[in-house]
Amino acid sequence: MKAVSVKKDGVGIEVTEHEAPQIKNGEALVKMEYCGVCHTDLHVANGDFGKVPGRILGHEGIGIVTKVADDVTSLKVGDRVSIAWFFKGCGYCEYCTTGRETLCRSVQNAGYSVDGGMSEYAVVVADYAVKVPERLDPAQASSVTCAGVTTYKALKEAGAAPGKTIVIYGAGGLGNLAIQYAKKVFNTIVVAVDINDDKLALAKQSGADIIINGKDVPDVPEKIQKLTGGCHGAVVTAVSKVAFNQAVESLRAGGTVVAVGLPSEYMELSIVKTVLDGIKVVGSLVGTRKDLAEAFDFAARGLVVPVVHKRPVDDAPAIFEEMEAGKINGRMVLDFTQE
Ligand code: 8ID
Ligand code: ZN
Repeated sequence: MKAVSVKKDGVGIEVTEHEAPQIKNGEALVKMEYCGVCHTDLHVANGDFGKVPGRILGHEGIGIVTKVADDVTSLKVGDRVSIAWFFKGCGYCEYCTTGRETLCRSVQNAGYSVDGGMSEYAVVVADYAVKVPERLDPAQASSVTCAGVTTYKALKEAGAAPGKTIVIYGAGGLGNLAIQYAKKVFNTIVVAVDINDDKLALAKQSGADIIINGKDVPDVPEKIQKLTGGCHGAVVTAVSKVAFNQAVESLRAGGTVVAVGLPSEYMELSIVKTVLDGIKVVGSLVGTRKDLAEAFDFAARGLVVPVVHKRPVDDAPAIFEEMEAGKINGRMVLDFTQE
C-alpha cells in the first residue's frame, strides 16, 4: 500500500510502498479517505522532536472501518473514524483519569510514536478512535481532527466566552479554524495577526473582526492595545517566538496566553508584567476524545467550515515544501480515495 513516511535517515519525507498493517486485539483496520497535512508533520519530518526514520506520518486521518478484532465492541465495519495525534493513553494514570488524557506519560501519538494516517490502510485502537458524524464532509472532518480540536481546546483554555476579545497569532491551518471557533462557537471579538496578506484575507472572510499584518505594523501589541483595550486571551499558533512575545504584550490584566505553535525556541516573559498584571501562560496540546467529539459536532452543524484543498498523495513532498515556505492558505488534504 502507498504511504507517506519519514526518510530512512530521519529527515524529509517520501511516498513509498509499505506492507499493509495487521490488527491485534482491541484494534480496527481503517481504509483511508483523506489525511490533512499539519505543520506538526513537518516538525516530525525535520526531526524537531527527535528523529523517527521510516515512520508513516499523519494525524488528520479520516477513513472507513473495514475490519475489527473479535473483542471490539465500540466500532463496527462501515463506521467512519478519525486518526488523531492522541492515538492512545494508558487509561489509568492521573492524567487519563482526570480529563487530561493527552498528557498521559505513556501516550502514543499517530504519525510520531506509531504509524499514522498518511497511508491507504491504518490501524486504530477501537476505544480511542473518535467517530465522525454522518453529515460532516470527510475531507473537512480531517482538518477538525487536529487543527479544529486543538484550537477549540486552546480557546477553552484562553477563557473564550461571549463578549471577550481574543487574539489569534498565526492564521494558517490551525489559525483559520481558531478564528472560526472563536467567532461562531464562543461568540468572541476576534483579532487575527499573520505576516501574510492572503492568510489575513481568508481570516477576514472566516469572521475575524480585526486583521493585522505583523510585517506592516511597527508595534503590533501597541496597535492591539489601542484598538481593543487589551485582549482577554491569546492563542498562538504561529511558528515563531516573535508572535509569542507579542501575544503577552497584547493582553489586558488577568489575560491568558495559550501556547499552541511549536517553534524550537524560548519565549520572553517579563516577570514584572506577569506578576503585576496577573498574566497566565498555558501550554495546550491537541484535545481529549470528548473535545474532538464536540469539535466535530460544531462542524457537522455548519458553524465551522474548514477550508480544504484535496491533493493527490504523490503531491506530499511538494505540499511539505509549500508549508515550509508559508504558501498554504487553509489546509492541504491528501486524497486517498483516488488510490
Ligand atoms: O496541540 C498542539 N499544541 C498543536 C497541534 C497542531 C499543531 C500544535 N501544532 C503546531 C504545529 O506543530 C505548528 O508549530 O502549531 C503550529 C501551527 O501549525 P499549522 O497551523 O498547521 O501551521 P501553518 O499552516 O504553517 O501556519 C502557521 C502560520 O503562522 C504564521 C504563518 O504565516 C502561518 O500562517 N506566522 C509565522 I511562521 N510567523 C508569524 C508571526 N511572527 C506568523 N503569524 C504572525 N506573526
Ligand atoms: Zn496537527
